[in-house]
Amino acid sequence: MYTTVEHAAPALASYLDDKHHILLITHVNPDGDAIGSLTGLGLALEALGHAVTLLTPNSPPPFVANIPAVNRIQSYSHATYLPPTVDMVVLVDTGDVKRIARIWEDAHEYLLARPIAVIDHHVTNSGEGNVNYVDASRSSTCELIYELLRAWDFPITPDIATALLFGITTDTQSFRTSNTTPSALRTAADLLDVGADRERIVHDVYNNVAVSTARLIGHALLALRDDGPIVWTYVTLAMQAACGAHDDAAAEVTDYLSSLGGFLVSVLFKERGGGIIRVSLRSLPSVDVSAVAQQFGGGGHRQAAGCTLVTSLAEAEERVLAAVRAALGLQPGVPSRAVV
Ligand SMILES: [Mn+2]
Repeated sequence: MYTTVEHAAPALASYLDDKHHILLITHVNPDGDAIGSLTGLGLALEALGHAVTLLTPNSPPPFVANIPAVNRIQSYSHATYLPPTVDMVVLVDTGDVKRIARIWEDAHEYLLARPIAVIDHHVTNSGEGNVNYVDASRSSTCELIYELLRAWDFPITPDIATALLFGITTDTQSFRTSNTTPSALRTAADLLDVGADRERIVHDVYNNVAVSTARLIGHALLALRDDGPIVWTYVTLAMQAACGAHDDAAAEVTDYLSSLGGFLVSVLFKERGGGIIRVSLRSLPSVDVSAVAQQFGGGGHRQAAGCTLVTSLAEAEERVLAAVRAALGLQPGVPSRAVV
């Protein structure tokens, strides 16, 4: 596993050089960094003379709709034709192969028959590719891709710059999280220098909340509970249906929770179909919520992590809050439940 661009850039170049058709894939429920790195690297590889196919396990959320080349992305379905001509696979922003969800379940034989490169910044990434560039000290996969392109002396176009800046902006929650390093800020500055469309990014991230999402936030905030340093709430399928909210709208609730003052950890419990509860954890820098998520088979970053439990909402709440309390060194008392 390479953790520095000095070593990763030549290794990746030697893997990619003689490949004709490269399949780029990112994680399920892709975020800004996932889409920015998918299209940013995809456009660059195309400019370098490769054929590229861009694939996501499910549809990208609406707020990424203006990222350059997003219309080139194919959303996987069981009927999707995976091109036999693909001779290299690149996974971006994907902490482990299971995060590509149905693509892995359906097509792992297809994928394993080809060399796989992994480019990622998740601290929990164990390096499952044939060549892995994983640097958890970086803000985003987009930042890693910028470093890679620069090491290759690739001339970054304004479209690629916009895609990469989108990912850096969203993964740092607009330069607020602890991964807002000098390197992240320098990369952002360099991307502006080569023509990244900052105005469009700001518009798409901030002036783009749907009314249905606002209604969902309202429902979730009515159910909000807090106990000492922890604040949490939930989003049920019924709430989502009542508001007509997109599946990704719960992410806005997570962001809102983390903006509340006086708490170390915020947690959103999101009901999915089939008895599945998705848990999103956010924390201040002093608390590592990725360690909590890992206890439930999840992962992520120190201040932003997630896991999935197959159980009831009430049970998920009880188990995850107990783990959060333990991580905070609190007594294992049972706080008042949000779910009634
Ligand atoms: Mn990321």
